[in-house]
Amino acid sequence: MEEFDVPESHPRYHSLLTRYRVERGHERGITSTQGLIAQGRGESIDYLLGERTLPSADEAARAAAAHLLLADRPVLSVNGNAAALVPGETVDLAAVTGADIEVNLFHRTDERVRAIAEYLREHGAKEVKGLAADARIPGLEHERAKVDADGIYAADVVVVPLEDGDRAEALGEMGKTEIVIDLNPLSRSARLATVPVVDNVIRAVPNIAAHARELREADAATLRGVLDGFDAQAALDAAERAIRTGNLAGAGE
Ligand code: PTJ
Repeated sequence: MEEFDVPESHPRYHSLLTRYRVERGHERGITSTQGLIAQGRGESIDYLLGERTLPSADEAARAAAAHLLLADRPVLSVNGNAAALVPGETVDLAAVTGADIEVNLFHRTDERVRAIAEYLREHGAKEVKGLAADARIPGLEHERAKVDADGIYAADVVVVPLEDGDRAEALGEMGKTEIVIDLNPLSRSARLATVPVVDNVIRAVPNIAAHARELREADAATLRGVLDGFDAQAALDAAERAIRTGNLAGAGE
């Protein structure tokens, strides 16, 4: 972020950079006002996690990468917070895993969908789905039900950062594998996920991409081995333990 001029040596550098990105996203009509509140909640949890990736979250990121590489039709769902925080990182993850990118919003307006799609294109995205919105997720009344028929609707694996529980449940009922990125291990979406990545999206997305780069030459049996070794409930428990006890050293072991 060019205009962000806090030195990297500042003890709160990453937190300030995150706030800067969300603020800028809000100014550009990308992040909703509700998104600022969501960010505040996430920040407080991240503070308790020591603002670092737990070993259990790193394992989840590796499982997420394996799922994406094994998928036939992977899609990265992007909302106003993810777009503001990790635009280039999302484009990179899509490139390394062959996933599509689709804008899907809780507080949906066509204007916001267009602003987010444009922002992602500025960061290198070639195609951004979500504008057609020619299909609906069954059983959902709100705006998040609107998806592209050849995008999330047809996907087998979906990455959903900062998700709300209702859509997580509805996507699960459609038989999709869900990778949820959420700092709150108690959130309904994290608990419903096939792979809950309890980490800040700002660290999680590049971390999943790094694992995907390392795994992309691996054969299907190796990738399935990564999935077999991952225990979603254990990852949630490790994160909750780290938050409640403040004992980060033991988290994920
Ligand atoms: O852009 P829209 O219209 O789709 O709206 C997006 C928000 C985030 C406003 C909407 O999905 C929402 O209201 O979400 P919730 O129900 O507040 O859930 C957000 C979850 O994300 C909470 O569990 C937060 O702890 C978590 N969270 C917040 N910031 C981060 C985060 N998780 C990972 N990284 C973050 N930076």
